[in-house]
Amino acid sequence: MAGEPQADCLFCKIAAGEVPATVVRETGTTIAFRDINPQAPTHILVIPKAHYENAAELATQPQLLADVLREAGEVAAEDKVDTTGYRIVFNTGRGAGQTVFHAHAHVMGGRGLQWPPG
Ligand code: DGP
Repeated sequence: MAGEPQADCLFCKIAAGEVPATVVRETGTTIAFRDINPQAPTHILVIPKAHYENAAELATQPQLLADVLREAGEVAAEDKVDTTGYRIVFNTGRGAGQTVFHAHAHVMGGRGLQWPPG
């Protein structure tokens, strides 16, 4: 059920501290950690601690979505990519590359980013 921990969810386990991650920021509602397979010098994932499958489902909780976006900006500033520019990406659905079905914002920067993305 949306908002409830899922036993088989990797990011629920990271949020609960059951799977290790390189955590860069944490709030009461969110946690941000470095991507295990970085695609840019800065590649941080910001997740809500509560389980929502994707960005659209997360958007049913506007305050929580705002928390995630605010934290995306904070980690970008802490990694000093806010001045050069960074990208916030929510892959949504398998066809778009989503592999973990717990909403997460990719925060990517520190190199030139192509448009349109591949
Ligand atoms: P997506 O493909 O949009 O669902 O992004 C999932 C991201 O999660 C992908 O970039 C790799 C990352 N990832 C997968 N497993 C782990 C893990 O165990 N730890 C960390 N830190 N990142 C992971």
